[in-house]
Amino acid sequence: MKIINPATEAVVADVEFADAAEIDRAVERARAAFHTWRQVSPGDRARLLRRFAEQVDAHAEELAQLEIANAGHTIGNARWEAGNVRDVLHFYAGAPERHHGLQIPVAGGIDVTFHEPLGVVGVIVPWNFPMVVMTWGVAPALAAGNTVVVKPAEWTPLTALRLAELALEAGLPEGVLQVLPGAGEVAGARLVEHPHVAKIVFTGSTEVGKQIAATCASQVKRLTLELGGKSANIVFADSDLDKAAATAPYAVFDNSGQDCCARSRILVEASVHDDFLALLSQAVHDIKVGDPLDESTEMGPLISAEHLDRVRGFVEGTPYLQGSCPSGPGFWFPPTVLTSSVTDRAFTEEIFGPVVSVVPFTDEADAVRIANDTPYGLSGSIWTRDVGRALRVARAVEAGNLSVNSHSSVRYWTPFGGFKQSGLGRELGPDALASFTETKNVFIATD
Ligand code: TXE
Repeated sequence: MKIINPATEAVVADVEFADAAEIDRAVERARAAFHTWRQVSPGDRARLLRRFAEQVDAHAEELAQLEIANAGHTIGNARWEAGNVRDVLHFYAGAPERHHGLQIPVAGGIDVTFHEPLGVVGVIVPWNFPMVVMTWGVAPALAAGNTVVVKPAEWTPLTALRLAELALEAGLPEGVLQVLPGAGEVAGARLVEHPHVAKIVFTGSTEVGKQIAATCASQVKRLTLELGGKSANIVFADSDLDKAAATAPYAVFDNSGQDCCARSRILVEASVHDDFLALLSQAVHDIKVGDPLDESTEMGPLISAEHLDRVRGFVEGTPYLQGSCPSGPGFWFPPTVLTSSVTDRAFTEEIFGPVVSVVPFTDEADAVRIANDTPYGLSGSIWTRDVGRALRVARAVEAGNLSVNSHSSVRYWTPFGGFKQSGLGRELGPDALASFTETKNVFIATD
């Protein structure tokens, strides 16, 4: 498969895709490796994960450049992502020595719990944040004593392949972490249905997530899902309007809108709607779209020609405002603002591109009603100076990651995941570890 740089359309690599038989062999290797990896002492497992993190740190610029060439990320974002991979590995390197069971008082004996690893974990990764999302699955899985087979997205296998090499160079035993590029319906599907894969971690579309959940259900296979989103950015009249408007483009156009947390629905209190739009227009106008390698660039291209067509299909008629972008080569789409109605496709469906819809609301209850009128529930922002209202609305919005007077969703030490059809389970933070282990209870009679 030819791997294309989305900013230039140049071929950057030619990568072999695994078929179902290769997935089977990888799972058997991972199964064999599990029997030794789970016996590695907690201290040694921690040391190996730290060495892996140090390898990533030593190759951070190389990884960032690979992500730029493969996924079109801006240089600022790609460097942050390489740092996030390092930090997530360091964070979970702390787990093997700290993820203890309990001793529970009972009559007639001693009762203890163990956190047992699951076995082989399959991690299926999307193209929007290839190395970061892969690591969010891999790091806690390995720390808990599992072995991992990763299936990167068709378009973006390069950083995943490099991370597997760095893991080996760090001293992780053969078979503990394997990366097999391949087609979703072939390699991905085989990983999901393989009877010796104990758990699937999937990040991608809600549609494929539902298919995977159905297959996993037939085997009662463990599953974590991170799916789509259509998150609300709620701006109240009493907020710092300048700041809310200046940061709103970043909240949706970052990574060219290809972000499951994108705040792609802006809900503005009617009394400040027009003022907000004027401020937002200026901010969108100023966004610099272009060469991802230029440090002043704020937005790069979309991932592919197919995805560009899909995004374009959401913008019917004349948008309220469109910024500028290069004409090509590369898969470019300008930052776009729509003043849609709450029933428009652009307002209800995940676009996964640099398109944002702005609608007015009348009061707090109306804002919460509009925000929750979606099958998704991943993230959201609330802009107000009223602390009571901020907390009321944060509790009422059905989403897993909310921020007040901020658009930040991701910190590796806090839980991340969705309500409703945005997902199942939580990644990052301490919560992720529990989802990579089974709790075993053992009672020892003493009487
Ligand atoms: O995702 P897919 P696509 C959303 C976003 C985007 C849309 C489509 O709206 O426009 O999904 O993107 C693998 N069994 N998100 O088509 O197909 C596939 O190879 C097992 C949101 O790229 O879900 C890839 O590795 N695996 C999102 C991964 O699943 C299968 C991130 C995701 O691909 C498979 C990406 C199958 N049957 C897209 N079919 C987010 N939550 O951030 C595909 N795959």
